[in-house]
Amino acid sequence: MGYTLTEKILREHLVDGTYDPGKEIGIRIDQTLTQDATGTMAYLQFESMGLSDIATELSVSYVDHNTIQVGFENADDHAYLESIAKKYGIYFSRPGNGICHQVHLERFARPGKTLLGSDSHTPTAGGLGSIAIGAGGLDVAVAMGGGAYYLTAPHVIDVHLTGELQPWTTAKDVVLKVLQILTTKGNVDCVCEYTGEGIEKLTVPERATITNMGAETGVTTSIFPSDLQTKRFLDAQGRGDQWIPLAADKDAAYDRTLEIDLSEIEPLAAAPHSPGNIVKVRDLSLPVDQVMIGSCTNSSYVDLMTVARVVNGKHLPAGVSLGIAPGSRQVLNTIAKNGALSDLISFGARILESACGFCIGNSLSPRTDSVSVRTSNRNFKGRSGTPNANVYLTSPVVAAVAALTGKLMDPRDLNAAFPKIKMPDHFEIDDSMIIPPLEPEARARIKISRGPNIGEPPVNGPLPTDIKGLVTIKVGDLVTTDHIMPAGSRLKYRSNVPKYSEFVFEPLDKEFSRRAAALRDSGAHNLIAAGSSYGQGSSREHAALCPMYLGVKAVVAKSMERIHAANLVNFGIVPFSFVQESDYDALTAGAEIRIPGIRTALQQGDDCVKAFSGDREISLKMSLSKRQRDVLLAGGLLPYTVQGRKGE
Ligand code: MIC
Ligand code: SF4
Repeated sequence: MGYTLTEKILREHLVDGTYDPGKEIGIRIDQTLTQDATGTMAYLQFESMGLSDIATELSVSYVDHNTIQVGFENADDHAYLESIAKKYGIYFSRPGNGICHQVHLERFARPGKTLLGSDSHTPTAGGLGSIAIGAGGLDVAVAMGGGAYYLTAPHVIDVHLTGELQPWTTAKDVVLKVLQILTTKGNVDCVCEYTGEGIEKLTVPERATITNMGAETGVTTSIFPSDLQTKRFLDAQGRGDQWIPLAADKDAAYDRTLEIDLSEIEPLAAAPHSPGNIVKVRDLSLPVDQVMIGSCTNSSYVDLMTVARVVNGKHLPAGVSLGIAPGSRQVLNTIAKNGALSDLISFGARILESACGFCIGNSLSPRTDSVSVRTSNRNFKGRSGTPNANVYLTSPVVAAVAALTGKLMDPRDLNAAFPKIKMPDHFEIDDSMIIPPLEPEARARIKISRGPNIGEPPVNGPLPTDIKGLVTIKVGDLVTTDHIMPAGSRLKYRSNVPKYSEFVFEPLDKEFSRRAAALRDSGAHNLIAAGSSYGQGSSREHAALCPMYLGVKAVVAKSMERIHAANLVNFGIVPFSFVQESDYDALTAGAEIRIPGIRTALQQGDDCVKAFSGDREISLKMSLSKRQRDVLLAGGLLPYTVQGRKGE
């Protein structure tokens, strides 16, 4: 039996374990990327490992999330990151150069390589045949130091595309279709591999839109083969020599197959408040207050050119605002030079810098009760910065038509000609905003810049013998990392854990942090009870690190998302699931809870433990590898790595 493309690349990089879907394996990481909001902590952790150099083929540090710079905090972070990059031989993509995923696709991603990024949309690079995985910053720090990255050998889903996209439908609608089929739940430890003759006409930026937003299904990553489209893109980026052909074997066996006929796809939208809440745009007819175009999903050259063509020569209707954030300086400069930027400005667009900006709710929050149409990938309640805004996620053409007409409507009903834009044969190449690694002698002279916003990463002590404390909070289903650790206006505290910890669960329970800190200071432990798909969304390890700082020792959930569960282990918090889901009802907020003998259970390799709350006995399950048990016993990945406990 032949191999899937996923299995081929993973097997080539295997350094620990045997390849068996569902079992933990360790792989070698060729490339890493970080962004500033997760990067400062990743590099602080890298520093505390005491290594003198990175061990990857290539590591890039991007600044794209916190570029607002209200106050000194963001600028302090940027200075720290730039000095770290210079010290350790890392490429530094300066603020203004673009969103990490877009720039990495343009300038660095390579077919057949493994890429680990401290951002959940790292799978964007799967659009050109890389196994690109999002993880917590600490995992990325370990990989930068040459350590293996551990993941569950995935089940591979064949997403078989036939036919051809029709006018006014785009790659965004393809991934929205995938989300409609797979939903945002139940796809942990799977990979989506795209095959079929339908992929042949999809360009790399279109493929990257699909693999990018595949993250919302919860899969480990998504990947396209490396074919002539990949070559075309690499040639256009002046990197044709990095092309290699790569595909699954003809007789590869997949776990399951999704058949999608591209010619049948219609313009779709993710309605409030989940990327999995898919509706046909034709079924909506809504007045729109705000349109935001950009983000790592949809801000490529073709995306923005299409928007410019749709709105060219017209004016933004009263009552609607339009913001555009080009994905990279390459895209921005190209549309500046060819005049499309001027068309957008004449229409009435507010041009934002090439950064995440609005996507993470740190600028251009919409007004109360408004409808905001966005081309980004997440519309969790409140993520835009406005708790009661209604955010619809669509393709750039649907968004452009919404800006033009003030209505969320099917663009085919405009009865206009679809502006088909071709991907250029040569992109504008200018890497002058990327600082390459310094020579070793120059590195030795670099002094790390540490402004007052740069704190030490807190390190956990070993796991206690018993967990004894309270269910400090009980939450429902689909709690996202945006609920656990809000971004937006709180984002600037990412490098300052004590301060950022004041906002844990802020959108759900403003008093949580104070209660949890008081319990920690009394010597007892905090426990979080949760419903299904706990920790959906981002890779932000602060959603584990800050609870750890507040003395959380365990999370008991009906089910948990992959990156978040790994982050909990990395910070010494035990992730449990209920043996019987109905026991969720038996756990009450504020109740006492005891999990006696948790250390012994982990040491013995037990899969189940008993918890006691009031007069109830509750069975809890642990799905952990031997390595993860050791990490938990040590108090987290940092103490485990520093103590060199591997293999004990
Ligand atoms: C996001 O889209 O939520 C983010 C901000 O990019 C996060 C990373 C972070 O929280 O810094 C992600 O997706 O991993
Ligand atoms: Fe940035 Fe938004 Fe992409 Fe996250 S999803 S990396 S915030 S553009």
